[in-house]
Amino acid sequence: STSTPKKKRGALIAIEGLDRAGKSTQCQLLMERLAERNIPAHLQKFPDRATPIGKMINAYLSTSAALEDHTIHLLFSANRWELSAHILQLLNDGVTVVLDRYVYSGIVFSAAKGLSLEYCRAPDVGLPGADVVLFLDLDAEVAAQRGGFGGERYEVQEVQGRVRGLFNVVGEREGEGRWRVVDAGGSLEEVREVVWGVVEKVVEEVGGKEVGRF
Ligand code: T5A
Ligand code: NA
Repeated sequence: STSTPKKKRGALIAIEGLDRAGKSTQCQLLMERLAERNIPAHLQKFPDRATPIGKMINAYLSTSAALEDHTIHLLFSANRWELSAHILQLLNDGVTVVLDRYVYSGIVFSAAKGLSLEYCRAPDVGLPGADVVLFLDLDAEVAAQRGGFGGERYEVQEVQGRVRGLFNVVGEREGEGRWRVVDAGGSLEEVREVVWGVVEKVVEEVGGKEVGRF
């Protein structure tokens, strides 16, 4: 209703990949780089284990709670929906949002248990759409050799192998414009520079475009 000029919106950047591919490490490095460039940014990790739904998810992942496959699938999606209004608000306020996992993890980890891809993507339809997805690709055996692997429910090599194949299927559907495969087997710095090369352009280009929908 006022005549304030329309602010450039923030970009929605999703970092995806196998367990231990370096997603959280790269999200942190990306946040530092965005800060250096004075680009306002917010980091949102999924699952967000702090909400009431997130606490149920955490209990499931740490294998202390058993949940039926559809039930946990819907909880992961609900966890994204409960934060979606906040994410949209940030984007429209000009804040770039970096997502440490998003709908793509939601789809492939449940599909790896035998649920159909169509079923798995349905509850996420309508969520804010990522402008770009950086898929950190890593050989499952290399991932298994990295620190801390093996503690949680899906951290089993056989599951990770299926997950990697499914990520590729889901990525093809997204198309090369949005889905960028990044070799996560390089050094922290090498991966960081590839990620930045992609993100820098996307942050520039989203400009006047509306936030998309998944
Ligand atoms: N899930 C998630 C679903 O089933 N449905 C959903 O909808 C969602 C959102 C938990 C699980 O939930 C599932 C998927 C998961 O199985 P999480 O909380 O994201 O998901 O898992 P975390 O345990 O927090 O994170 P990851 O295991 O996925 O690890 P990251 O973030 O990929 O890796 P990171 O950065 O912690 O690094 C791992 C180790 O590798 C080293 C790091 O120092 C660290 O020790 N490392 C490197 N070493 C060598 N070279 C590099 N380039 C390195 N980069 C990192
Ligand atoms: Na992580």
